[in-house]
Amino acid sequence: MKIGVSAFAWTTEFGEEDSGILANLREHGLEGFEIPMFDPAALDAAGIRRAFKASRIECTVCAILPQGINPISPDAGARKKAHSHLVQCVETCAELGAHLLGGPVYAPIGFLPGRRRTQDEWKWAIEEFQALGDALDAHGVDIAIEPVNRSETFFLNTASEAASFCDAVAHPRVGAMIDTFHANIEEKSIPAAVKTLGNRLKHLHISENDRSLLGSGHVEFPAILSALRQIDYDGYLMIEGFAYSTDPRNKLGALWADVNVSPEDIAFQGAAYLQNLMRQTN
Ligand code: LER
Ligand code: MN
Repeated sequence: MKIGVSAFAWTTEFGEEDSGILANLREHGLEGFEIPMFDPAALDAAGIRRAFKASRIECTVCAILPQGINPISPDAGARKKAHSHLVQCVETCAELGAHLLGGPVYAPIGFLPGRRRTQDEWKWAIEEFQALGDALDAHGVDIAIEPVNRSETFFLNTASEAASFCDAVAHPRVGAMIDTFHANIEEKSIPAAVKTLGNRLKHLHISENDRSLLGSGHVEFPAILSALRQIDYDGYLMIEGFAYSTDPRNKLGALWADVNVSPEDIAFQGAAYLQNLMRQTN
């Protein structure tokens, strides 16, 4: 297992000008850094790739679909547009040198029609991720579909739903991920959720129940780590915290405002906490 940290602790708009963040990661045992992807065309992929290479840090991507880009829209034209968008996300991952594309990529965050998921929506999403298979193979990118909590989506909330979804798509590059912040709300047991996903688990957002410092809240990280070891998980423990920031680009972070927690605290204290846990857990 490797440790990484998401750009969300600092900013929602990472660019080459933020490359100073990458320079200090390795000395704290962080090997990966995850960047957000809203509009792939807006990223300077070549510049970002240069910055990662210079710091010897691996890039992973968290895609958040913009409003209007919706693979489960009832409008076939909108679904087609979503397919082009997702193909572009995969291509941009390849340009960035990233091999892992995670996130709630089945619908925009906050798309909540006020009813349960329909069979048509389930079918459209399966078809979409099957249709992405060729692009994933061509670019050597794996996708990790992220269930999120009920305030952010009605479509996929639990590991068990994600496991059924992956099995229906049945493509080796299409798997799922767990975000312990969301799972803390939706799962009866996060270790059991890890075991439910087994080898479908391609990525992990490791996050305290309030998105703050790991170990400062009530998520049971020791038991989660044991479960990850039991399924031979060898992906990232990607720290996803949202620190308070006065930077207007940190729109999501504003939700998690806490003046006592800096991005560096989230990253470096989080990494130290996980390293210690990894030494203690077998
Ligand atoms: C993205 O990884 C995530 O967890 C979302 O809740 C962000 O809005
Ligand atoms: Mn997440």
